[in-house]
Amino acid sequence: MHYLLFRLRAEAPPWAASLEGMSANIGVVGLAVMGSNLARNLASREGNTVAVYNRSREKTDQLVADHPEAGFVPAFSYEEFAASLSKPRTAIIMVKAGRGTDAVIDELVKVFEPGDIIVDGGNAYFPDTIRREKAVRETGINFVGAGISGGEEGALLGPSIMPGGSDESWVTLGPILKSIAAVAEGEPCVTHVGHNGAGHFVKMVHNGIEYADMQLTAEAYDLIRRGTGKTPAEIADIFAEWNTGELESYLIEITAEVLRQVDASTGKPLVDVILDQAGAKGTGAWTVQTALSLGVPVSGIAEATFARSLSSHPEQRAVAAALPGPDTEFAVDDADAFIADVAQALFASKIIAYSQGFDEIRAGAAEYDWTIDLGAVSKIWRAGCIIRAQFLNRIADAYAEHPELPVLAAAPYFADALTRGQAAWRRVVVAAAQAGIPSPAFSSSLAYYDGIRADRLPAALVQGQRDFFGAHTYKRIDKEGTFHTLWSGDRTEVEAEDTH
Ligand code: NBP
Repeated sequence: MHYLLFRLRAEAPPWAASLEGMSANIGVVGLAVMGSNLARNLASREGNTVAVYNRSREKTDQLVADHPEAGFVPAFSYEEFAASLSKPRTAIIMVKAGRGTDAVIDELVKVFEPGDIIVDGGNAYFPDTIRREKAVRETGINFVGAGISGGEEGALLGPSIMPGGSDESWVTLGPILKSIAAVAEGEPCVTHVGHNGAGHFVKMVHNGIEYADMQLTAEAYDLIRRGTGKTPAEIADIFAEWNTGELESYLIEITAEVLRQVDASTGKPLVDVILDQAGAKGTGAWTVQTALSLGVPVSGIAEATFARSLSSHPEQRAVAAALPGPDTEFAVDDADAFIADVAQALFASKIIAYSQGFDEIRAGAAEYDWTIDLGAVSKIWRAGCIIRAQFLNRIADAYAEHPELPVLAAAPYFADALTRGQAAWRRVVVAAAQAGIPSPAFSSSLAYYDGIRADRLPAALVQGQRDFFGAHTYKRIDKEGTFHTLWSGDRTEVEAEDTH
């Protein structure tokens, strides 16, 4: 990607004359599913006039013809697009993330001026956003990476929006984004997350948490089905009931819908005819890779991502199917008690997944020098995105009470839920292990819980091993300093340089 440095033009360029009087306050570049819906959302809000541009002309013509009520200002070149926008020009890019985004930015910086705002609303990887923001800033143009959640419907009716970028751009952009965002309890689901890549970082972690939440829900279904023999339709009723309590969330709601669905061609539950190989578009993997670099244990998200990978290797699964499982059939004595336990295990594991996700955002903010209000982030996820849930209010409460909270799971509301649920959680993980039912997200969340709350961890032994084979040194609990044992000598301890 190369960006041209542009100077303020002394005179209006020739193509501006033809568009005189067609002033739009916001533009959208890229009119596929997401862009066209976002453009319609923008146009439906009072005070907005929306300029639209797409690389290939057909999509622009189609959108304008299908939606005369929107009063779109169509443009068929970047020059026309720029001329149709009032200043500071503000454009949201909604194209395929990656090279497409770079290509559009290259064109926009040629026709925009210092002070204008380019917003990338696609699913960009946050290091790309950091790079783009730095390069575009050189031109005097503002660049905002904005995570936009909620898919096609969210784009049209109200997404959760996670914008990064400069404070200057937020002044213009804030009111526009507030006008189109989803609304939760009277508050728009958008906040200025932080500078440069902060918005796309938070969107990435949102998606990671979504992976964990979906996997946990799937494990709960699997355990209930295999433990109690209930049908998908019966389990749909259980999920619908859960959706009236502390587990209330969009994901629980749609899980009931999916489980209730009957396949028209076979008459079987749809879930039984769907191939059991889960796909992924990569944001879960980004979340885990980033967490590894930051040294943050997001085990729930990682296990959810790996569970999708495991499911998608039929050749390995076919061979491994010959490996033995437990001798006994899995059947629970008291179905109602088991289902109640699974609900508790699900809630406890979910608390851990969210706690880990917020931990990653906190660590990312420290690493990249962003000031991120974690409570505000939890609030903008209450509507317009896949992980929307009442539960997010409790997270906002926890951060309102203690903004520097080191472990979300230890906040009073969550600690109380974990205290109430831990016995059931353990019973479920034990039952799953004994029955040979994979529950990677449930069990890894419990392992994290036991690890983070432990007085003493076997990490001490790991340090001893590291010192033995690599002279990596260790610290002691009873005195300051760094030490090494002369393992291949007389095994006395010496003070050493810190090489941790
Ligand atoms: P796509 O991701 O399918 O991209 C198609 C659009 O990109 C078309 O408008 C296409 O123009 C344009 N485009 C491409 Br491809 N290369 C281009 C280039 N070099 N220059 C200019 N335009 C180019 O569209 P989408 O499914 O609407 O998604 C848009 C963005 O939103 C993506 O970043 C996606 O990841 C994100 N998204 C988010 C969610 C969510 O829930 N948040 C859901 C779906 C998508 P053409 O018509 O001329 O080919």
